[in-house]
Amino acid sequence: MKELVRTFAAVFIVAFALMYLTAYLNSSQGYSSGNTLTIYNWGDYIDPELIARFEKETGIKVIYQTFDSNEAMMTKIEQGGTTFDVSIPSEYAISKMKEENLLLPLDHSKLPNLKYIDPSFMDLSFDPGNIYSIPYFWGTVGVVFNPDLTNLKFKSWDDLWDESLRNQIFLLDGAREVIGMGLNSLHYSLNDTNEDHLREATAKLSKLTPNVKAIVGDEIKMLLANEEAAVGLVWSGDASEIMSENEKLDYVVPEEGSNLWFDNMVIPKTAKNIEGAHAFINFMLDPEVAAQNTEYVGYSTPNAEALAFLPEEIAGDERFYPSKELTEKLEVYENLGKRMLSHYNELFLEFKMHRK
Ligand code: SPD
Repeated sequence: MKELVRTFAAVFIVAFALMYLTAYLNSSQGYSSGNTLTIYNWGDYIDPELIARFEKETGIKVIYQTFDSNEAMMTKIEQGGTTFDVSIPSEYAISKMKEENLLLPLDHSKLPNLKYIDPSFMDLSFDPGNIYSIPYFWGTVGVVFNPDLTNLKFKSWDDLWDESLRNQIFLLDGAREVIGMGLNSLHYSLNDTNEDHLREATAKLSKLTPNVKAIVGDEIKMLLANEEAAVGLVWSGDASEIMSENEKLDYVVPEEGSNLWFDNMVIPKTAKNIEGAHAFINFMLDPEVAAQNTEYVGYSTPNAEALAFLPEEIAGDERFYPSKELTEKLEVYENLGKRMLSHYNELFLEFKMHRK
């Protein structure tokens, strides 16, 4: 019996020592054991290797969930019941989330790598002083096209309505992008709230339906790279990814104007691991990490130091790192307010239903 008690005591002491050692090692890095971080990001928007590296370096276990539109992401965070520690909305969504008190102010002293961000991506109107958000990726909206399947050059949005493109267009599944493209094609602002202009744009969009093969999510990249259609309305980073799969394709931003967008990292009010959220944001700002992420995802980095790690064919490609002259002609989505944003969503839904 004594023997049994002795063995049990020895096992207990060893187990306790191991637990203590693990806790000590974790706490020496500033994290408690069992630490998790819930990240809510766009699909296909991070190199998974970087998540594994962050977990290894910090001892934090990442729970990763994705969304496919700002609207879906905002609805989920607004509804509550989630514990997202980091999310990556676009500018107009950040402005709306700030207004609705859904974001936590950031502690810049915990983000020493913030110094690597190009100052032209800081202090933008949707978040003066970057109190709530830190640049992640940026880009434009434009047309990716396959010169083997169409002779059109897409200098104008109107080319999309060309009869030769019957059933030849994939559209990205975004209300602001599609309604905005309709408005831009009529030389209206993509932030227009005039009801007559919006009706004119949706009437014009309904005439595009014979050319639209499908409205799709991230699979748009695979479909276009596989030449399932001649043309796609896409975000620039997706175009870059498609073109790395199929070099025949090209990307252009039509002359009437288009969207310049910014996706920034934020800490939602739902956060449970604020310390870990800052650690993750700072990790993503590291120039080598940002460069690896840029190469993997295909989007344009706002990290000035990361550009030095990228090959010239990426960092010097004017289609994805457009000149200041071009970006100044583009428009950033504004927060049009809850009612108008819902109206854009309804108009987009009507357009989608009309197609079926
Ligand atoms: N597959 C990732 C897509 C992320 C694109 N964000 C662009 C938002 C523009 N408003």
